[in-house]
Amino acid sequence: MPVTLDQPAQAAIDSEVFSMSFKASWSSLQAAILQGEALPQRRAIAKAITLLESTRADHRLQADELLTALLPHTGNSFRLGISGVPGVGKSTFIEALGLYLIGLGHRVAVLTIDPSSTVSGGSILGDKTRMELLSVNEKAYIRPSPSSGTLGGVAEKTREAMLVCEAAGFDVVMVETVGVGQSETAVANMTDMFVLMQLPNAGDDLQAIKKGVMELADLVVINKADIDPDAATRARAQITSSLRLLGLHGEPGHAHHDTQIWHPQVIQLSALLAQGVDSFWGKVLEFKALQTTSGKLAARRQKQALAWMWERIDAGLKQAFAQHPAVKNLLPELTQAVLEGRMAPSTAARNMLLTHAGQA
Ligand SMILES: Nc1nc2c(ncn2[C@@H]2O[C@H](COP(=O)(O)OP(=O)(O)OP(=O)(O)O)[C@@H](O)[C@H]2O)c(=O)[nH]1
Ligand SMILES: [Mg+2]
Repeated sequence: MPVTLDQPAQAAIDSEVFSMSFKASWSSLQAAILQGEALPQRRAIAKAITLLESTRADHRLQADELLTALLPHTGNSFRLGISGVPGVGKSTFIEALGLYLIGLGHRVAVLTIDPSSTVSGGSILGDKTRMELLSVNEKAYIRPSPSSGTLGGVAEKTREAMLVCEAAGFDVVMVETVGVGQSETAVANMTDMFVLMQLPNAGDDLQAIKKGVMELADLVVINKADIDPDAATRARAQITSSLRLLGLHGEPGHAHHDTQIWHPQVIQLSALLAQGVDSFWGKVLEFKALQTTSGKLAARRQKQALAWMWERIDAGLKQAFAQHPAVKNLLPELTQAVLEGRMAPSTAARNMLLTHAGQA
């Protein structure tokens, strides 16, 4: 029987989580995540993620305890980041790929990072993240973006949610994000492979492709090839040559192509017709094999883990700084002094840092 868990049901579970004592339940939560039957496991994952997203200090302590307990069971998935402008077809593609992978015996988790929700509380991805067939498949778990917090905070929650899904045995985790703001970087920094989706006409206007984002891409996918196959082929050629100009690309057979390392490639497909999904997965496996053999996959994860730690230290320090009573007192006066040019910004900063350290 398929397990249906739409957003209202999810919300009901979330509110239930807040009415219960985490203290009494976190170890049973852990057991349900690690060994639970499909439905209890799903509920346990939802509860765990809600616990992780809670901003209450006591919840955070329990969330850390839960994460520590789950950690030995994490890391066994392939983490795939999918980015692209609104409407490029990310969700349609994730649905097609997810169903294909379930057919191969995988279990698929889908998480989203929606930068708009952190600003407005609203959501670009919103209801459209609902993937009709995937969301009712018991081999899939779909979780929308946390709807509040800074991008850094949302990224942290998503990373943690990814660990919970891995502990629950999902062996492919996809993170979808729209190509606005810094969210692509956040997603590239938490995944093993970063995929950039493009429309067939994007090749005509390379301005539309941000150079920085192109440099993050391990694979570029031209979607909607069904609408105009010739345009898709042209876009593929154009993006391939621009990758080469950026020094990122060695087309197989090209003089600078080294078969021992991965060079970003461009493929075309139709997410709507689920055409090309199998060759996409072939590329992913090729990438994974090369990165594993060379040790780059493990190195990328280690680098990401340390970067995550430092990012959180930075954020924690900044927050503690802003909440420090003496700093709060001093801030308006020094801000004004800097605005009026009476004090150098570096002097103001130094004064406040000394105040924070209790040395002023
Ligand atoms: N013809 C065609 N239409 C497609 C294809 N892939 C997606 N679409 C359509 O494009 C529209 C947007 O698709 P989504 O999958 O919602 O796009 P998205 O990138 O997830 O959009 P956001 O979540 O809003 O950023 C939908 O109407 C899809 O049916 C494709 O390969 N071919
Ligand atoms: Mg979408």
